[in-house]
Amino acid sequence: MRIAVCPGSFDPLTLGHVDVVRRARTMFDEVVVVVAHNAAKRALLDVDERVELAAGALADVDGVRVLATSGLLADAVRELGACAVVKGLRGGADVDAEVPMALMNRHLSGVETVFVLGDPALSHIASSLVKDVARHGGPIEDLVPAPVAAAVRRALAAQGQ
Ligand code: COD
Repeated sequence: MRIAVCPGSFDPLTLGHVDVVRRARTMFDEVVVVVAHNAAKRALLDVDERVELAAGALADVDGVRVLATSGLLADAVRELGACAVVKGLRGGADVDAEVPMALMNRHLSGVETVFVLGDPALSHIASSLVKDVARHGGPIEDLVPAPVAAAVRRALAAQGQ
């Protein structure tokens, strides 16, 4: 059984993330979506909600499960017995950000990272931009699954934004 881990902050999960997970599933028997902590980012949604939203958005994809880790991705990869990490690429900026992480994860766990080119029609979608558009009253319903859009709006309202 070949297991791959698809990690991210998923704050929030976007249609771009969903596309990458679906593509990863065509290459591996099981894909475990791991909601992890990015020390460079302050999250809008709490981890449990991100897990729940991702599980809901991917419920129709057989062989995908979602969990969270507060630790090193490399440890989660080892514990899950995964043979690869799968990351999505939108362009050169993603390559610059992802290559050091892939090399560090390989150093820590011996596991390779497989890069998947996402759907170009979704390459403008980034979680940070989704939040920015929502904060400024713009539409996000065609960027994220509907329950995610609702959760983002709820979280922003709770913060008075
Ligand atoms: N199309 C294609 N791919 C996309 C799209 C899109 N529209 N949007 C995002 N992606 C890809 C990104 O390129 C990325 O590969 C992945 O989806 C996840 O994106 P984000 O933004 O949700 O997640 P990140 O980049 O913040 O995730 C970083 C991690 C949380 C994975 C990282 O910080 C981590 O591993 N943290 C755990 C602690 C750890 O192990 N640290 C050491 C890391 S070497």
